[in-house]
Amino acid sequence: MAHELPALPYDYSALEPTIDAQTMKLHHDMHHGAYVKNLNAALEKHPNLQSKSAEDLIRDLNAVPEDIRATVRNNGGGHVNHSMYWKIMKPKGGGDPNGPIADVIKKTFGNFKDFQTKFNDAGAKQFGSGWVWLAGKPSGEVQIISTPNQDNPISQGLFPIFGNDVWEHAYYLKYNNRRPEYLAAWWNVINWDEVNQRLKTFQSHHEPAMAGR
Ligand code: MN3
Repeated sequence: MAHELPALPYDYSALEPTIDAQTMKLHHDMHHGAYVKNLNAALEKHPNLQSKSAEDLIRDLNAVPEDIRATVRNNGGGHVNHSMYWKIMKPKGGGDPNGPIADVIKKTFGNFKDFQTKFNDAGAKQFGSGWVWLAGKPSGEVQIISTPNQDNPISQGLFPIFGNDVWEHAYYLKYNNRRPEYLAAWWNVINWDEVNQRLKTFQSHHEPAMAGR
């Protein structure tokens, strides 16, 4: 079964003024669309892999035949990353984190402001294209990491609780070269409910480390 471009869960203009409609349209239809198309084209050479989820493909890249490994890494990663990105944003999002993610942030980083500063800093310092993440570790703890290109924390054995896209295509039309401005504004559209859902999935696989909570 071929991979499909998921519909955007809101209008192109829904995240304005934080992210402009033209950026959303190009980013979703053209960029994410191309990752899906390229992934499907690569898998045509290895039909036995077509039933695997994109997550499973990038979780164990060594199991992917060498002739399509780089393509799957970039485009499978791009598909997984963007499928998350649209869902962890919403119109009228933002505000202080609530629920379990608020507890995790407080426990790990002290307070939300310090966490934001560290996250934004890691995103600003990612050289070239890439992503900044809050990732879950096998120990059950969390950490901020950045990854180049379309690499996803899954490929390092980490769980992507949420991430922000720092490719220029995510912000250049509105913010030009001012990536830190985009990173700072992005918190206005974060969907904490979806982040909490993802955190729940991570925590359900790491019960022992959460026992103290
Ligand atoms: Mn992107």
